[in-house]
Amino acid sequence: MKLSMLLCFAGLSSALLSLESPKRFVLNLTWDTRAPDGVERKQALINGQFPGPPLLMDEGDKVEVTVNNYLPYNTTIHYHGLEQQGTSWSDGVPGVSQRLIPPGGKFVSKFTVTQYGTYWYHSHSAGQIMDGLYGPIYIRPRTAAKDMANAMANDTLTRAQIYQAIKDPKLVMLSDWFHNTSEELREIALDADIDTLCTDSLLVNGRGRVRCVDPGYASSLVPPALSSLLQGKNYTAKGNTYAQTTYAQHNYSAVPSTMYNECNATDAEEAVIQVESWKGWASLNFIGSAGISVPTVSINNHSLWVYEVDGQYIQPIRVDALALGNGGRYSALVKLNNTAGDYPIIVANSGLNQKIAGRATLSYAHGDPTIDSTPSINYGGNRLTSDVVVLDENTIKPLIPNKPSQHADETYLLNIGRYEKAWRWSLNGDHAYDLALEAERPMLWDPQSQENSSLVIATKNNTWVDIIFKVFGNSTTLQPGHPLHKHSNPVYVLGSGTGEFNYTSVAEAVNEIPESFNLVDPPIPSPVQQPSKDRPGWRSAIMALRNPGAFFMHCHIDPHLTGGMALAMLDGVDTWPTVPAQYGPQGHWGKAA
Ligand SMILES: *[C@@H]1O[C@H](CO)[C@@H](O)[C@H](O)[C@H]1NC(C)=O
Ligand SMILES: *[C@@H]1O[C@H](CO)[C@@H](O)[C@H](O)[C@H]1NC(C)=O
Ligand SMILES: *[C@@H]1O[C@H](CO)[C@@H](O)[C@H](O)[C@H]1NC(C)=O
Ligand SMILES: *[C@@H]1O[C@H](CO)[C@@H](O)[C@H](O)[C@H]1NC(C)=O
Ligand SMILES: *[C@@H]1O[C@H](CO)[C@@H](O)[C@H](O)[C@H]1NC(C)=O
Ligand SMILES: *[C@@H]1O[C@H](CO)[C@@H](O)[C@H](O)[C@H]1NC(C)=O
Ligand SMILES: *[C@@H]1O[C@H](CO)[C@@H](O)[C@H](O)[C@H]1NC(C)=O
Ligand SMILES: *[C@@H]1O[C@H](CO)[C@@H](O)[C@H](O)[C@H]1NC(C)=O
Ligand SMILES: *[C@@H]1O[C@H](CO)[C@@H](O)[C@H](O)[C@H]1NC(C)=O
Ligand SMILES: *[C@@H]1O[C@H](CO)[C@@H](O)[C@H](O)[C@H]1NC(C)=O
Ligand SMILES: *[C@@H]1O[C@H](CO)[C@@H](O)[C@H](O)[C@H]1NC(C)=O
Ligand SMILES: *[C@@H]1O[C@H](CO)[C@@H](O)[C@H](O)[C@H]1NC(C)=O
Ligand SMILES: [Cu+2]
Repeated sequence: MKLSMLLCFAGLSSALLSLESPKRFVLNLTWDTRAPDGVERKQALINGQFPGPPLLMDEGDKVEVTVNNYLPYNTTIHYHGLEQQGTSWSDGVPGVSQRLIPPGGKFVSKFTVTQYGTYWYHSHSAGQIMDGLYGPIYIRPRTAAKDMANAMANDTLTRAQIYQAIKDPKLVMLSDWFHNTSEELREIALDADIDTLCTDSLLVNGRGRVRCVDPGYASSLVPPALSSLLQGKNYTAKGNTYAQTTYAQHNYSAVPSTMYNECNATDAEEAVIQVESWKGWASLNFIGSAGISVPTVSINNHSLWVYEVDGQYIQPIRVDALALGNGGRYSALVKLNNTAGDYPIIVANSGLNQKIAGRATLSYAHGDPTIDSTPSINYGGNRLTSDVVVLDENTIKPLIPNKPSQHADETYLLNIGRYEKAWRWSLNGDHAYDLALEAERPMLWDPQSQENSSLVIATKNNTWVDIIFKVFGNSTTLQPGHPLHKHSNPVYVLGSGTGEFNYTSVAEAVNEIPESFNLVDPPIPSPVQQPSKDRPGWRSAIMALRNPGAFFMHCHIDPHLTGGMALAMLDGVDTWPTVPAQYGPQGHWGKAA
């Protein structure tokens, strides 16, 4: 009797759970003057803040986000890394899954969070990320935090401390910051025919300062083996270099001197991340919201136990520093066993494009702020001593191995690289995805009409699709590594190599060069980082098609996205979802608020 009553209540409560009203968030987008690094400019704010407020959720939550667009321009908001299981219309890509939200307009995204971990939301229109239109998302895990605590330690106290740290993390957004708006930067890039490679400062949680360097010092940070890539051009006072692809004729007189040559240092207030010794551990969840920079981050006198990569728990790896690609997330546990005090967090761009760094502070409560500590990396993001361990992404192993299909139903070979201009990019060799397509009718409404477009990859549901990214080019076509981000359906990285990919399929390559592949427990990074060397290179991935809908795949370097490095993805076009009327051609969200 008692047992059946209990069961009955259990059934009732789970039924109630599914009827529960959604967790609601409101994002008011505005355009106002602020000075995150001490220099005033107009920028995007979310609920009056920069970065926007954290959206905190629990695994399994139903969520509703209302976006009120009080910006003077069109926009959309995308939830980076969230699967949007059965809700493709809430993914936020203009021209693909929804219409642009006009100034004064509104849009409501509704979805269920099926995942856990660290994500972020950001504009998916033009280069608006570079104007500050983003904020963090954290989804508290239901059961996985316990598994991670158990993997990290054997004693109950440490396990409890790690569990608490994971449940209540410090969200740390690492960005680059520009004194020109994204529209101005694009205008400069097109006029000068350059790839935008220079920023004004690096920010931690929306704060930083302008730092100026001696060009000789900046040059000294380049390893001799790479110095030829600078093409004999020196760094400027901004730590920038004029070294660009020689593929195009650049017109540097169209670049304002404020962008490259002039540097006025500021002493704006920097971010402080507060921790308490008695908690034993803290989780620092780094979110890569930079537009072009790839910051290497390190904390003086503290190791980082990396345990989450892009929303997936991994076998923890202890490092001293890690480089965070655009759009990526790395969460690390930090042991709070040092003398209570203030420890610098150093954030330094790791590319050759620019020598620039930012700082924040890890501050122990009731500590001595004048304490001495030792950095692991220099201003160029390079390790200072040979015993400093920098995270090697090839060592990442999922905590729970997830074996992908051992054969693919279809294969796409994509040549990725520049297309005619220094600033124009292609994900399939000969077509750039034009920005104007954002204003087109969403493909979600009418996928059949788009299936054969050269800017679309259409796949069948319940299949596995191999994608081989081939970075073409040579020493004259200098380019950074491209972080390719696929929305929704997961992409496992199977292998990579340098040189030409001389095969027609992964199966064929696995036969010839098995050592270049891992088909057993590959990671599922999002984005997938592409080789950054200036010679041909390749990376192969397999995509599991299980959530039909209109999605997107693109480079997460903002000027590369606006430069056309994107493809629309009609995932599972054979089992297309029925679009709710509110999200279809007749749907109308009305005015903001
Ligand atoms: C958003 O703006 C509306 C209209 O001004 C206001 O009523 C609401 O409180 C704002 N919400 C937030 C979270 O700021
Ligand atoms: C916990 O104990 C097991 C068995 O002795 C050992 O293999 C493992 O390395 C320990 N884990 C940690 C994090 O110390
Ligand atoms: C970029 O900013 C600088 C400094 O504020 C300004 O002089 C320049 O006109 C801006 N560029 C464009 C294209 O507006
Ligand atoms: C770069 O500039 C610095 C300082 O002006 C100078 O000492 C150095 O020799 C220059 N390096 C090159 C490669 O021109
Ligand atoms: C280079 O840019 C300058 C400034 O925008 C412009 O006046 C000039 O015509 C451009 N030169 C060429 C060759 O396009
Ligand atoms: C630096 O300051 C000088 C003097 O105030 C000013 O003329 C120049 O435009 C400033 N440059 C930048 C990049 O802000
Ligand atoms: C803190 O703990 C780590 C891991 O156990 C250890 O390697 C390190 O030496 C400790 N640091 C201090 C200052 O005790
Ligand atoms: C930081 O580490 C260095 C080198 O290991 C050590 O000499 C120094 O005392 C440490 N600082 C603190 C505050 O523990
Ligand atoms: C906003 O998008 C619409 C199409 O949806 C387009 O007609 C309009 O020009 C855009 N407005 C701005 C300011 O870009
Ligand atoms: C798509 O495929 C997945 C399995 O890969 C399946 O679970 C799902 O039900 C399919 N969706 C539709 C709409 O058929
Ligand atoms: C390098 O690549 C460019 C662009 O594909 C091509 O035009 C050029 O001939 C290549 N140069 C060499 C030395 O192979
Ligand atoms: C691919 O083929 C080219 C030309 O035959 C050869 O030079 C290159 O080494 C091959 N690449 C690999 C990875 O085998
Ligand atoms: Cu790119």
